[in-house]
Order: sequence, then structure tokens, then C-alpha cells
Amino acid sequence: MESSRIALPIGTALDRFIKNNQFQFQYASGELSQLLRDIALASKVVNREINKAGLIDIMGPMGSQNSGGEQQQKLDVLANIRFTRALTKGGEACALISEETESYVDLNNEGRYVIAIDPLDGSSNIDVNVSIGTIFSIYRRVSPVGQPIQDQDILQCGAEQVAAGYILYGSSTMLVYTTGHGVNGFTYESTLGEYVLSHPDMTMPERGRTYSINEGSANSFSSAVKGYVQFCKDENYTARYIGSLVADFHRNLLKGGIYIYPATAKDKKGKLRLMYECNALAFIAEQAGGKATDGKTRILEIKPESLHERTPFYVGSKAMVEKAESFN
Ligand code: P6P
Repeated sequence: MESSRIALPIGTALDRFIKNNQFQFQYASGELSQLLRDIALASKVVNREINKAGLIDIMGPMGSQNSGGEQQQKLDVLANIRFTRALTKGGEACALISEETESYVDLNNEGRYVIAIDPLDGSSNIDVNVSIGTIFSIYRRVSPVGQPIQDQDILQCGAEQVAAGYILYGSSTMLVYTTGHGVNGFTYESTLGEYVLSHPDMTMPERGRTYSINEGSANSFSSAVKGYVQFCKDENYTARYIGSLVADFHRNLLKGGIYIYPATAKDKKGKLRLMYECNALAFIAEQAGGKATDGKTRILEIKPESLHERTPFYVGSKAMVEKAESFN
């Protein structure tokens, strides 16, 4: 994927990078900067809370459930509060779609953007100190500013995203995002309190030798998925499944590989959510030269019918996704 970005040195601060590449963002100059600044700010607070999680009473289940009936972790709720607050104060977003809230949240401002977010994906891994992540999509509102939010603003195809990204809270904390002109990665330098450019122009290798899938569900896989998993074994690929989508995705982005969450007996349409997990990673994967489908259809072309709908998810190196699809 040829990127038209201005080449900036490793170590360039995120703010400077956004300003120098603002020309690529098709809308008003400061809006994207403000949106990414809001998200980056909230992620720094969440990062600090994750790093202290073992020391203060913010680990473990909240005792409540999210929109999908999954146990909310205390940090899920905290992260949702942090991102909601930062985006509300930033003023650029008019509505927020979150895994942690049943309906979308009207942020009651004149913002021109709608954000879809999984504030803390893989949060059940927090207690065992495994990497977790935030996933976000940025859409332009369709209806006129100042009017009530409409369904057309909320249920947009992934292809309508104007930007998308994730934060990986791992051995280092990274923010990776795209505005449709390639993918760039920034590492959080905590002594400066800044994200700095560490991975310019990220491209996903055309093929790899790592496959990520929860084989504990193998008995209920379709024959196509069983066939592809057997192919991976016959090819002596490496199985790596962290149980944290952002961590598995990030490794495959850097090294090549495929992540599959297919339909299973428990989750007939797969477990992952189209609006705030799959669309963002599909946009990034395609921008990095990879591919993302539901096993047949391009993720970014799936028209959402509801906020929390799930989809089977095949994402990663283009040749590997196409090989997996060939077993259909
Ligand atoms: P399973 C975490 O709950 C998550 O949404 C992804 O981060 C992860 O890849 C997947 O679910 C793990 O699900 O059913 O394999 O435990």
C-alpha cells in the first residue's frame, strides 16, 4: 500500500505527525488532531490504571454485564468512562457506540464525528497480566449538525470509516492508526507522556506461518474451518492464540499471520462485534496490504443492522485469508 505521508523521523511526536500529515485527512484541519488527541489522552489514563491494577481495587468483575451479556470487568467500566469523558470534552464527536453501553451515547455537542469503540478488549486477561487493547473507529456524521442523531449516523458500513486504530497495552503501549493513507504505529514514552512514531508505514507480510484460532471450539467448526486448520498443521505453521484480539492482530500485522474467530456452536455468528472490533481492524489490515472478511464477504462492505451484531472474522495476511476462504 503506497502511502502518501510526509516522511517523518522515528521519535516524531503524535501531535506533530498528525499536523504534518493533516493534508491527507479529507476534512477540516484540526478535527482529526483533536479526535486522536482525545483518544490518546484517555488511553494514557487507562494505561496508568492498567499498570496499577494489581495494587488498587480495580481488578476482577464489576458484577454487571455488558450489551452482549458478558461479565464486565471493573477496568472495562473505568475505560469506558475515560474515553466517553475525553471525547465529550474534546467536542468533535457527537455520538459514541461502545461495547459497554446498550444504546449509542449522544454526547450532546455539535461534533461532526461518530466514534465506535471497544474501550478494553480482552479485559478478562487483566488479572493474569496479559496484553489487552482498545479498538476504535471514526465515522463522519451523515445528518446535519445540530439535528438529532439518526440511525444513518450510527449504522454505517466499515467502508465509511474516516479513521481507525487501536491501542495495545502490552510490554510497551502502542497506538496504531490509519486515515486511509497507510498505517503508522506510535509507542508511548511514559517519561514524556507522549506517543512517538516508532513504526512508520506498517505493512502486513503477504503471507506468514502463524495461525490464531481457539481450537477448543474445533468440534463445532465448519468443515471449511476444520480443513484450513488441518492445512496449517500439515504446513507446520505455528499456533499462537493469546485470547486478546488486539495482541494477536498486532503480531500478525508485524510478522504475517491469520486470526480467525469463526461461527461456533456457542456463537452462531462468531463472537466478535462488527461495529467496534472488526471494522477498525479490517480497515487497518487492508491499509497495510492485508485482508479481512467473514469467510466470504469483505468486512468493510457488511451493512450493520444493529449496534452489537457479531460476525465471523478472518483477518491477516492476504494470501492466508484467501487460502482459508478457498476451503469454503
Ligand atoms: P475466546 C476477548 O474477549 C475477545 O473479544 C478477543 O480479544 C479474543 O481474541 C477473543 O474474545 C477470545 O475469545 O472465546 O477464544 O476465549
